[in-house]
Amino acid sequence: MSLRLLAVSAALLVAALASMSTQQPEPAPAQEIEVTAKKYEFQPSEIRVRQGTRVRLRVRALDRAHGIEFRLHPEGGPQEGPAGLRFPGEQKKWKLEPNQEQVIEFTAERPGTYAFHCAVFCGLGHRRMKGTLVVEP
Ligand SMILES: [Cu+2]
Repeated sequence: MSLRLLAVSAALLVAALASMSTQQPEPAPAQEIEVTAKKYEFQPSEIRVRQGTRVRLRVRALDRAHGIEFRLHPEGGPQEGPAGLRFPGEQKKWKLEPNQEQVIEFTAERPGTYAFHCAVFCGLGHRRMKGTLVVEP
């Protein structure tokens, strides 16, 4: 192999390695969704995300204290085994103080429809204050 060919090959190799290192997948930015809570509804009451998405909910109670609690397994399937929503630190329930934004992060691991509901008693309609999180494949 000539010295010139060797030099060209080496240059190509360096270029290839450089382009590989710049193609490292960066962690996808979280998808931010604003959610409000008031007697007796969450808005939006249906949240749709894609499977694999890192989600950051910014949740704010507008009128009084509420709460939000997520089911970790989708409706219509077994309610045990690996969770379909992965919350860091295993927390799945938050109190929502009035007009204080609560940031809730999770990864939507598995497709399905996940129920969430108000977790702080807030009045006569409390039990119907709920919503769904749909993880699309
Ligand atoms: Cu409530």
